Amino acid sequence: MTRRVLTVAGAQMGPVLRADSKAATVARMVDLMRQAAGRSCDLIVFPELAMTTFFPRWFIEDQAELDSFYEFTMPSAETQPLFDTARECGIGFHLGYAEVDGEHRFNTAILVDKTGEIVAKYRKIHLPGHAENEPDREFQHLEKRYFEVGNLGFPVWNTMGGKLGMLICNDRRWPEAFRVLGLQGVELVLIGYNTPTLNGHAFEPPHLRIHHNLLTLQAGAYQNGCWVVGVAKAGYEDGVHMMGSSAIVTPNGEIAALASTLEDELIIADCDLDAGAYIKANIFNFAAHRRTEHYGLIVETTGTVEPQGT
Ligand code: CDT
Repeated sequence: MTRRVLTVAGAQMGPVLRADSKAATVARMVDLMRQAAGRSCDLIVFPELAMTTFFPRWFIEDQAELDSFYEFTMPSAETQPLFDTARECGIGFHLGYAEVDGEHRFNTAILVDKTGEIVAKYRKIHLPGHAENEPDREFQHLEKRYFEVGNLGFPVWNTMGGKLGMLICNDRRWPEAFRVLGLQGVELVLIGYNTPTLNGHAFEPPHLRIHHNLLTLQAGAYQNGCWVVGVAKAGYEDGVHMMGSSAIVTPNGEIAALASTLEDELIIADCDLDAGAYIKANIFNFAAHRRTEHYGLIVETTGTVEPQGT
């Protein structure tokens, strides 16, 4: 049998500042893409909201400024170099960006294949934070203000020789998000994230924050027998320190590659898409072993969660 191996680069990005032009950031990303292609990668994965600072950390009243963080078309003049480089170098890419679709705004990720065609789109479903300005906070987390909950579900695409899915940042903390992909046989999950190193409203030491990040990536991978590529925006971004720890995780939940800086850095792994098949066929053989008929009962008997109906 031919081995189905995708060589994947996670392109961790150091800070992208409010003052940086999108053109300059895209040039940085093109450089990372050329480096990845030079190292024989099939696919490069960029972070959530890769081309701008993580703008939900501010309450922004000036609509023109707010709009400047979004993409109204994809590709656009500013993002076209990513598509051109993908086609020229024969490398696919995953890109997180703020999307405007008519009256609607989403926190979105797309997958572009080696010919430069958009083959998949996912819109973030678990939006953390709050919708109103909370001036007492050290920094805001206004994703609930700036984005709607994604309306495309959790699809899996047959593309690039495998079954690929996407989650965005906070989605990775929810096992059910991973499981919906797992139930569709996903083999590789791509995840961009922006996570502050410090919790803005409760004490949580940085080592625990990093632990939680890796814990969710590793558990999601093992429990669904799939590769997971988690890619951060890292370092001091406009005064807020962002966690790095970008990682590529095997279907056994082991870390195959881990970022060692808080800067632009490629982490690379050869992802054998069949490596999780024995997990899917055995310990997490859903058809043979899942007991969905009991899960509702567990929720009711704990008394901690109101039954939500069917
Ligand atoms: N971007 C994003 O979703 N960030 C959140 C920070 C929430 S603080 C726990 C995350 O889950 O990483």
